[in-house]
Amino acid sequence: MPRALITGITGQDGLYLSELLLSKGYEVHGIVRGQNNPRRAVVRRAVPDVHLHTGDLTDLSSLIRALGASHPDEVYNLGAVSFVAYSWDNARVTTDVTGNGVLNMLEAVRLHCGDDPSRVRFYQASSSEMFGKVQEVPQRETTLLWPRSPYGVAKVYGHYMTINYRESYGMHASSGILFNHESPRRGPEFVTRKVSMSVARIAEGLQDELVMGNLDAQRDWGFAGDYVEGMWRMLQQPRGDDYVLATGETHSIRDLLDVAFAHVGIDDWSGIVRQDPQFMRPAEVDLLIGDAAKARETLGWAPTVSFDRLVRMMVDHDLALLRAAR
Ligand code: NDP
Ligand code: GDR
Repeated sequence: MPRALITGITGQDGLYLSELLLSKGYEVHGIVRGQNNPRRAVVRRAVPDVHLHTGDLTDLSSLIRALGASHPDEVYNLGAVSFVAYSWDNARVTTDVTGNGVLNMLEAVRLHCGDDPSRVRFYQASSSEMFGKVQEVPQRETTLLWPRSPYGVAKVYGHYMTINYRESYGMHASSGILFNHESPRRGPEFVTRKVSMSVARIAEGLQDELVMGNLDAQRDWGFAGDYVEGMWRMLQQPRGDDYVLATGETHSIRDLLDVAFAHVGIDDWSGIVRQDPQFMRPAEVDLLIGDAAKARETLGWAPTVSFDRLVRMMVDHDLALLRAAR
C-alpha cells in the first residue's frame, strides 16, 4: 500500500487529494497545525480514514517527526498562507509559511531520505500568481516569472527551491504551476465562493447587496477535483519536472457574476453589485491564461469541468446549504 503525507490537508485541495489517494488504495497522512484547529473536525468528517499529525511548516522538527511517523512514498506540500490579498498586510508570515515553509519541507524530506534522496517523491504547490505581470500570453512553464504580491514572491522562492533540490540532490521533486481552481470547498474569502455564497443568499432573500473589488481582472478558472488528479500524475512520472495545469480559457469577474446571477434568474446585477476600494489590491494580476500542453502530452491530463458548470455547481451547493439550514 503506497503512503502519502499531505501538508495543507485541511484546505480545499488537501481534502480532494485525500479522497483521490484513498480511492487509489493509499494510506494517507496529513499535517494539521495549531493546538485546537477547528478544521481538524472538517477533515475527520470528510475523510475519516486519514491519519493526522500535528505540525507546522515553520517548525522543521515537527515536519521531521511527521515524516518519521508516516514513512511516506509521496509528499504533497499544499500548506500555505494562500490568500493573495492577505499577503500584503502579512508579508512576513506569508514569507515564513509560503516561502520558507517549502525549504523546511524539502530539507525534512532530504534528511529523512538519507542515502537515497529520490526515495520520497515531492510535490510543490506552485501558482500562476508567479506570472503576475504577465510577460507572455498564454503562460507556460518557461514564461518569465514576475510576481505582483508578497504571496507571489514567496511562491517563486518555493518554486526555485524545489527545482534547486531536484538539481542539487537528485530529488524526485515536481512543481505544479496551477492556475485558479475552485469548488464548493473553496474558502469564502476567494472571489468565486464569495460570489456563489452571496448569490445564493440574495436568491433566498437573505442579502440585498454584494460588495466587490476589481471586476475587470481575468482568471483561468478550473475545478479543484481535476487539478489534484494532475498533482498525482506528476508524481507517477519517472522523473520530477514542472508542469502548468490550466483550462486555457480566461474569464473576467464580470463573467463570473453573469453566470452566477443568471443561474438564479437575475439577468441584470448592476443594481445589486457595488465596488468598494477595500477589496482592491495594491497591485493586480490582470490577465492569467495558462497553456497546459506539456501536462496534456506528458501526463495525459485535461480539465473536465467548464467554467459555466463550475459556477453553477458552486451556486447550487450554497443554495442547498441554505435550504438545509432552514
Ligand atoms: P487553502 O487556503 O484552502 O489551504 C491552505 C492550507 O495550508 C490549509 O490547510 C492551512 O491550514 C494550511 N496552512 C496554513 N498555514 C500553515 C502552516 N504554518 N503550517 C502548515 N499548514 C499551514 O488552499 P488551497 O487548498 O486552495 O491550495 C493548496 C495549495 O495550492 C496552496 O499552497 C496554494 O497556495 C496553492 N495554490 C492554490 C491554487 C488554487 O486556485 N486553489 C492555485 C495555485 C496554487 P489551516 O486550515 O490550519 O489554516
Ligand atoms: P487569487 O484569487 O488572488 O487569484 O488567488 P481570488 O479569488 O482571491 O481573486 C481573484 C480575482 O478576483 C478579484 N476580486 C476579488 N477577490 C476577492 N477575493 N474578493 C473580492 O471581493 C474581489 N473582487 C474582485 C481579485 O482582485 C483577483 O483579481 C487564488 C489563490 O487560491 C492563490 O492561493 C492561488 O495561488 C491563485 O488563486 C492561483
